[in-house]
Amino acid sequence: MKKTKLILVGGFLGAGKTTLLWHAARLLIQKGYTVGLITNDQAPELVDSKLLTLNGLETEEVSGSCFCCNFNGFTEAIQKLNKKKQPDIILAEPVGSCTDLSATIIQPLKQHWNAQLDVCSLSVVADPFRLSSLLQKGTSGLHPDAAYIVDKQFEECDMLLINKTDLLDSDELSELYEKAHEVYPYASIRTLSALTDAGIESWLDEVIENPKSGLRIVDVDYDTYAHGEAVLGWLNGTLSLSGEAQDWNRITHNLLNELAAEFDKQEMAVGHVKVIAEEKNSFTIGNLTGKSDTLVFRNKIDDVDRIHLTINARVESTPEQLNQIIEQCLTDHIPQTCNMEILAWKYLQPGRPNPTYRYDRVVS
Ligand SMILES: Nc1nc2c(ncn2[C@@H]2O[C@H](COP(=O)(O)OP(=O)(O)OP(=O)(O)O)[C@@H](O)[C@H]2O)c(=O)[nH]1
Ligand SMILES: [Mg+2]
Repeated sequence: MKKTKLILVGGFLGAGKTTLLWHAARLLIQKGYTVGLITNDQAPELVDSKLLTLNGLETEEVSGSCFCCNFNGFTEAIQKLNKKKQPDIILAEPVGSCTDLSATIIQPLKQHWNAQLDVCSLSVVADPFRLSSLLQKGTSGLHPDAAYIVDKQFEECDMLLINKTDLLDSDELSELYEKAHEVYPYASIRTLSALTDAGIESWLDEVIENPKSGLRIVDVDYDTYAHGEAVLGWLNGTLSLSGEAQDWNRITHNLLNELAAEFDKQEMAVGHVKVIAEEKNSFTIGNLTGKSDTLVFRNKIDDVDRIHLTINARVESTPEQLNQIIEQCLTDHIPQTCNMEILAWKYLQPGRPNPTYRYDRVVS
């Protein structure tokens, strides 16, 4: 039986995992590979799944728990993709606040799924500004326990991908590369821009051919890890908005601009807030990955009478506080001439990670 290659791409919220997987999938398909994707979140209604599906990619979602705490859900998603498409390559994105993936996912896969899967090097995507702050012993604006998770992600990975290089000049980049190499000496470090495609092909060439994965298991203090996740409020919701002659692009962008301003005003650290407005095949998407100046919008939605608007927010706050801010923003900034119906709405605090497996040795 043909073995599927599995490429697991971790990294903190907003680092650029989905953007990388989307561009990587496109490149692989161009080269003739069959590709499947798996997304993951603590709750359903994922902007990432919608974005990948809207781009025509075969995507399965594991929601309600992270891959490590729902290992069987993850392997079921692999089986579903295999039944539908028998992909040559599966690209999988775990929840951005997850770490210890070597012990909880890579090793058990190597042990139990060796006949079906070639598990490729564990790649972790780094936002260069978060990485730079961590390397200078900062927390990049995050709670120290959330920054602990980011550090553990870098410490355990086989390949550290410094992303968003289009935002850096060459001196900044080489300084970051050198420092990262000093602090995380075991990782193979690559630089790329998921947005412009720079460096993606050579990363893929290396990761696909490299059968060595999960070469290290690092010490993770689960109390700190659990607290680092619990400081984030989590909200996923989908609304149906309708109305004639509405400027949905402006409404969506305005909503996210106002949310960004509110989080800044209340000095709440943002992991990631993403909003996608979609109807059939057209969409506009906005991403906030820190302060207001990180806000980016892409694409335009067509003029239509009804849209679906999905919001995913991970912000340092209680879930109730986060819910209140978002509800207030919707009330204040969705025009009264629109009809608004809530299709799904969930806010939560991630529970303590309790992995299905946790290996203390590297499976050869
Ligand atoms: N300038 C620039 N922006 C990027 C790059 N890669 C990703 N981004 C932007 O970073 C933001 C977050 O990207 P995502 O791909 O959604 O990040 P993620 O790691 O999947 O985030 P979560 O799913 O929340 O964990 C988006 O606004 C992207 O457009 C890049 O190479 N350069
Ligand atoms: Mg993502």
